[in-house]
Amino acid sequence: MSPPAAGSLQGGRSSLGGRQAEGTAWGHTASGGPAQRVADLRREIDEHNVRYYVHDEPSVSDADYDALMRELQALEAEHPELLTSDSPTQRVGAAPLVEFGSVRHAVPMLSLGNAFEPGEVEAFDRRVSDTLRGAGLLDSDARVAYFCELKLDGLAINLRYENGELVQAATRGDGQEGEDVTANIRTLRAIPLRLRGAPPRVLEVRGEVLMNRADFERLNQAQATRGEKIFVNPRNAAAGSLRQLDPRITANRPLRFFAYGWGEIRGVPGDAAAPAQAGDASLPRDTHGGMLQWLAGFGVPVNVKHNRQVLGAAGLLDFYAQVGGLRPGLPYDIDGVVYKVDALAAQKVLGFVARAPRFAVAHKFPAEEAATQLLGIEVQVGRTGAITPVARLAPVFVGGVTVTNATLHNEDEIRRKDVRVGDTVIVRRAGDVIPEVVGPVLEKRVDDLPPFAMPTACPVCGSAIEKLEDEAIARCTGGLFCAAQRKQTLLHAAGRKALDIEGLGEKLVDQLVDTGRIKSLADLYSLQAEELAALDRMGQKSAENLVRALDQARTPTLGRLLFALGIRHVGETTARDTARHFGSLEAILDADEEALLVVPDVGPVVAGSIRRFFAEPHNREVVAQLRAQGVEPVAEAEPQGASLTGKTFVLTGTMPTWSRDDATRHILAAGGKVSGSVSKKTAYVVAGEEAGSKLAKAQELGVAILDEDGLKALLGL
Ligand code: JCF
Repeated sequence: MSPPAAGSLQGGRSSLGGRQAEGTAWGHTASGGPAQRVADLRREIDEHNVRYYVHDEPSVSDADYDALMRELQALEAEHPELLTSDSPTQRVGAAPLVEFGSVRHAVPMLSLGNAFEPGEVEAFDRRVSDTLRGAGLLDSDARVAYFCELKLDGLAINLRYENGELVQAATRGDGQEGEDVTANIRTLRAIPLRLRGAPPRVLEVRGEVLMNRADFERLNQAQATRGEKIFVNPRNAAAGSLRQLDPRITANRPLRFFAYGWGEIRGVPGDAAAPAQAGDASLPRDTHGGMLQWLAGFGVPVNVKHNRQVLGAAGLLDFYAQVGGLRPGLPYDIDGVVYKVDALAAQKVLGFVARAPRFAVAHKFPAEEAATQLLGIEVQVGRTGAITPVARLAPVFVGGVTVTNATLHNEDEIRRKDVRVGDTVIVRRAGDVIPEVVGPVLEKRVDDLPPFAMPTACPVCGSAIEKLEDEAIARCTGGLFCAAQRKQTLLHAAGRKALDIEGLGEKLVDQLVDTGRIKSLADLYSLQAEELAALDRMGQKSAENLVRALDQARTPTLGRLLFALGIRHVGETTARDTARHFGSLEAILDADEEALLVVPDVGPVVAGSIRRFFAEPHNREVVAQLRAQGVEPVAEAEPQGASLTGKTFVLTGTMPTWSRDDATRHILAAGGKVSGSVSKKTAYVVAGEEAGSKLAKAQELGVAILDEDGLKALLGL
């Protein structure tokens, strides 16, 4: 999702439209006048901001939001006497700073102790429980109630409101003193310039400023287009954006904010005189969760969707595991979760050690990013000749494993990121995704490293490397003459989704191709146990197993065989659909483009690719050899029809290979229905990357959740 100004049309009815329809749109009515209209507009704009940033439910299109802003600007220009500093038009107005002033925090900004292992969390709970029992605040057999939240990977900020108005914003700094970033913070629409309701005389709100991953990617793309600085991660981008001396730059950066706590509070309504601090009886609520709800009531964004109250160490570890599962689908980075004793009276008893509270702990996920040395850049040749630069790294522990290689994607990426051999680089490994080099740490570059130059000849076969104008990928032009492409073709054919030849791994393929024993897919079927057993790392037993696996692979389904051939643009699904349509390899071999285009989902690109593949005498020869080796494909099974009759699906997030249209088409074809919202009647939610509120809703309602593979399995694909 993007903020209202970022260019995408959000759903929801425009209240501006509504007003115009009533015929009182411009507010110059007997009861109103410009002052009334200005007040209405401000209220309405603030309301849209709250809906968007606090409730995550956009209620107006960008265009309508902009129209409201323009109307307000015009009225304020016409009636300068109506202008106030908390007007939404005044978010950007301050002149660029020369430097940031410093701010002494009225109440120190704490950090958090860390835990990495379940044992450390259990020890934390034990210490807390013992102390609270000793103080008579916990029954002997009771468990401590904890408030749990996501640990957002952003920057901590203190917002100071006096009489409801934002008067100062400061970074955490060293916890005692931070930088005055008021002018920049005022540009964040997530942060109210004026609190709603009846806030106390002084209210300091503390929370994290962050950037969503999608916004970060978009920002980096725009930066690259303008030839400006690329940020290594969303946190870095958020920090860089807040530390701009020119607030007009910050204003154009998509920053968000969630509150996690408070600082000084004075003059709570109903207790006007007393200063209030954490644990004081004069605070308006007696739990941490209650306090955050109270803050949310003033229009401050609180991450309510993911906050939970749990009991005891088991509850904490359960929350940790749940969030670990949600993490890849969250729109922003988190580096762990935070547990706080919920009862404020108990927090006060527990107190502090050094600069961290004893009543809270951050339970960290394994870091997804780490810095290491870039030792070299080599290029790998893929099945289709695609050349991928690979970073050789000094070993580094990241994402729970030790990484020594990481992808650099392609030449343009290396240039864009300006990564050079010898640099200290940031390496990222998120979940099971292939590790990648995010970018160099420029401050650590020792002078004069030469930029990377792509080789012009294939390092494996010496053929020319070619890069087409409109393609990002450079390719070796050697085709199957290139040993690297041959090896990759064989490994692809042996893969689980193709011929599924267990035991035919990289080491073996290397030997078979390097010795010239195997030149094509068909040669594989001539392998004998004795010769295999004589190879490196092979015993009699594994040789026999492989020969048995090869034998089984003589009768693959036609779709698997077609997929195994490695025709460009022909994935698993296309291969299967084509196989079902034609029924035999002969028919496919002889099909012209027109005939191929009849297959569902086969367009001109795929049809052309299949046609060209089988027009190549060499490829027809391979097919003939396969037949000579006794390979006999069997007919593709028909899909089990109508198995999903009456079942309603909801799709959310981005799937790895299917678009939503793909998934919808398959579900409908199998008799299912697709709906836009999750309810108890939903049979399945299919959740991809960045799945948001619909996934959460499904979990809440206990609706079954599938990923793309799960959906395919359900469809019998
Ligand atoms: O989300 C965070 N990064 C976060 C940081 C959340 C919290 O509840 C925090 C924090 C830093 C200090 N609480 C404290 C006391």
